[in-house]
Amino acid sequence: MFIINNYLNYIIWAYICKPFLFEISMENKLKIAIQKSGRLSEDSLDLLKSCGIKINTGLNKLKTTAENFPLEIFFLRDDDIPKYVADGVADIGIVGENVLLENSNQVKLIKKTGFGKCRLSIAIPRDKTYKTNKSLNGLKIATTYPIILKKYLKANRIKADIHEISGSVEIAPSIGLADAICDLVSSGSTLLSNGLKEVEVVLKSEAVIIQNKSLSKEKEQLIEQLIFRIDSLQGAKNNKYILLNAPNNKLKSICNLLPGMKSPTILPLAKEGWSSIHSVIKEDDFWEIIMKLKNAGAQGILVVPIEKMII
Ligand code: PRT
Ligand code: ZN
Repeated sequence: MFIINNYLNYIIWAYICKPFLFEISMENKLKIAIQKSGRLSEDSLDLLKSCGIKINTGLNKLKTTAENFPLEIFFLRDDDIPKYVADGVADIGIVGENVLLENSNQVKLIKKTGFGKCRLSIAIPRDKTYKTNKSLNGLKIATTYPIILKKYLKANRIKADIHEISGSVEIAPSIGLADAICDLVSSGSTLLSNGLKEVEVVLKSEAVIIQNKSLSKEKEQLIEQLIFRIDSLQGAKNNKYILLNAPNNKLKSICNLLPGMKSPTILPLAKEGWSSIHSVIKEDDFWEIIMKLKNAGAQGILVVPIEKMII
């Protein structure tokens, strides 16, 4: 494993991917569809930019070309993206999993991005009693996600009416249009301000990368490169680089606490009998391990974010 931790983003990506880039002509560009304007737009562009791809975006642009990667970017409405990818207008796309599942298009899900997280939930007026999902029997549920909701109701043997509407779902119960709603929730404040409570989570969603099912070998290679870059960014985000000092007689017990690392780097300090240990720990295990390291005699612990991590 090696870790890249400096600012030479573009140069590093060009170096890592040099063997692929020489083989692929800039003429045979990969076409990606991302949301034009909405909750996923900024994060989708940022994801591409953090992969070292230079993109010039202008106001109201429908299409642009990357400067240093064979990539064309189409800016579209999120609901249209699965169909454009299925039809081959775009090769890949970034879209909420909720949109993907609601559109039964034939595309391949290739990567979860970690952004755009939300849940598709059923909510009812706060003053109504609710015990189990069987309490939904006989209710009229308003939603813009009839296909996902229908599957959920069928799987749970619930007999409820689905009332498909095109927007402002959260006001449906207060105007007498429905008894319950099934809509996207992130912070929960929209439900709260409309006097609703979340009672069932139908789907947990995040933005995903989808791919057309039949692409040329060259395009598959470009996708491989892009996913390689995304993986190394995600690996970096999920891990931290840790440096600490320890007396030599504590080295063994401290190294045992650093999971997943075959061999942490150990360097002698100028101070006699002391060493510096460098390693990588998972973000999720961070607090637990830090306390154990301290108790085992580690001192001067530094924890540094990792920019990219290639395993
Ligand atoms: O114009 P276009 O069709 O492209 O955009 P859009 O208006 O249909 O979609 P947009 O930008 O609102 O959402 C794009 C995607 O973001 C969705 O498909 C989800 O995958 C994801 N996402 C994440 C969300 C939310 N969080 C979210 N909170 N999409 C919508 N919401 C809405 C929800 O519908 C409700 O009205 O936000 C409100 C609830 O938010 P909270 O924080 O109050 O709970
Ligand atoms: Zn939309």
